[in-house]
Amino acid sequence: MNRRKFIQKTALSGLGLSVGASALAGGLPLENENSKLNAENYPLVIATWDVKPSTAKAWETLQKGGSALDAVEKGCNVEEEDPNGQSVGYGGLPDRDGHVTLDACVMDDKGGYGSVVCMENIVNAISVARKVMGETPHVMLAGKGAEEFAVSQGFERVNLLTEKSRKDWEEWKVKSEYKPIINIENHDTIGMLAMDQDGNISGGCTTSGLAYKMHGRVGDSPIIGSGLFVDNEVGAATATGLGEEVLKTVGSFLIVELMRQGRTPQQACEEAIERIMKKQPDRRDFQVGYIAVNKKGEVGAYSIHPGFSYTIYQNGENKKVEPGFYLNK
Ligand code: SD4
Repeated sequence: MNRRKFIQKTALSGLGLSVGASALAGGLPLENENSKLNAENYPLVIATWDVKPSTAKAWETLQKGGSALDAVEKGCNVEEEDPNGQSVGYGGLPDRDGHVTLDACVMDDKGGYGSVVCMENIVNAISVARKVMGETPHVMLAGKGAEEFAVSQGFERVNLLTEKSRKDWEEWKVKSEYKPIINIENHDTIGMLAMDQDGNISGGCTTSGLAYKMHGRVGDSPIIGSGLFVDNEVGAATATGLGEEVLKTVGSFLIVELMRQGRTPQQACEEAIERIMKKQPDRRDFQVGYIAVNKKGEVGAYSIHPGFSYTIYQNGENKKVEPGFYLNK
C-alpha cells in the first residue's frame, strides 16, 4: 500500500465514513454514491475484447508507477503493433480502396483530450493522439496533417497493410459486398480504461475502423463522447462495434452522464444500448459493446449481441469476462 492510500484508508476508517474523490481534493460537493472512491478496487485496467497481453502491459505500467494515461497508451500499443490484430494498427484491414486508415484518441484525468482521425502509415495512432493532446493547441488532427505531425514528432512511416490483410481485401473485392460483420471484424479494436493507485482515470481507444469502409470514413473511436469519455469526477466509458450507431447516440458521454445521475456502470451501459435499439427496434445486423468504470472502481459492460467480451485486470488477476447482452431479452 502506498503512503497516500494508507493515509486515505486510515482517515476513512477513523472517521467511520467514506469520503469522495472531490471531497478529498477539497473541491466540488459529492454527486452520489458512484463518485465515492473505494481503494479496494483499484488500480484497475479494463479493455474491450479479449486482450490480455494489452491489459497486462497496462497493469505492469501502473505497477511501475506510471500514470493511468501511460497505462492505456502502453496497453493499446500492444494491439497496435500486433500484425494479427486485423482491426487496429499494423495489419488492420484496409478501406475499400486498400488504405489502412487509423482512428485513435486519449482522454486523461484532467479532462485533456487528443485524437487522430483517418491517419495512414503510422503504427501507434494512440501515441500520436497523446502528442496531439500534449504538444499542440488542438484536440484533433486528420489525415495527412496527422501523419505529418506524427513524423515531426519522431514517429516512423510504415506500410500498415500486411500481406494477409492485402489478400483478405483482394478476396473481398471479388464481391465488394459491404456489410458490418457482427463481432468478427471487431475483435481487436481496443478501448481501454485505467484507474491508477490514487483512483485517477484515463482512457484510450484505437482502431483501423470497420473493414472495407469508404475511404475517408471516420468512426466513433476517435470522437470525444462517442468512442470514449472520461470524467475523473464520475467515471469513464468506451465503445466498440458499429461506430455509426455509437456516434448517433454519443454513447460514452451518455454512460458517464448516467453514472453522474446515479446509475451504476452496468445500468448505464444497458441504458446506452437500449437507447440505440429503441430507435431502430427491427435492426439486428450490427453489434455495439460498451464498458464503463465509476469512481469506486466498479465496472459494467453490455452489448447488443452475444460474443462481446472484455478483459479486466484487477487485484492482480487478468481475466476475460463475457457480459450480458440485449438480444437476450
Ligand atoms: C468503428 N467502433 O470504427 C469502430 C470499430 C470497432 O471493434 O470498434 N471495431 O466503428
